[in-house]
Amino acid sequence: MIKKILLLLILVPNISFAGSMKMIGEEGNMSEVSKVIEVKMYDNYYEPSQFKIKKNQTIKFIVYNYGELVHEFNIATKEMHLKHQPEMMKMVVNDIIVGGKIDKNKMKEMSKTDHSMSHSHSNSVLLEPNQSAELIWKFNTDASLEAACNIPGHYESGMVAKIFD
Ligand SMILES: [Cu+2]
Repeated sequence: MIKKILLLLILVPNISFAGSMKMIGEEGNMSEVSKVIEVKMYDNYYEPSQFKIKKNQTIKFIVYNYGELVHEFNIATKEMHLKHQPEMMKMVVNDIIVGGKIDKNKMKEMSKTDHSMSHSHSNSVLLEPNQSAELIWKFNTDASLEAACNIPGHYESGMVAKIFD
């Protein structure tokens, strides 16, 4: 009985996470990429500031951080971004993100007890200045999505780009 409860406790957060992820599409395959979009991140905005993407398209994003601060490129619904922002606040409060630096060791250490701190989701990249990363995403969804940075204050100051068909 105790075993069963433990199993449920472990599984439930994962199920809800997978559920919400499917709603926004899924990690794409290189072989299905139909368009490559370069995204430049500055303090605190994206270039381009919106993305025209058709349903079922698989896009490869190449994301560069040209700012002086850490920034995130995260594909999700507005509701998911709002839910994600307290997690990012936690990373700042715990000195995992300080200005232009990500303390990867501290992030690893904290994610052992708090999964929300791991930030290794396939729908987002988190970059220090002068770093770049690729993200391949399949937009097989009707959900209304936006790319956003959830580091405290950035979303509010305009670091959000609409994704529309
Ligand atoms: Cu940002």
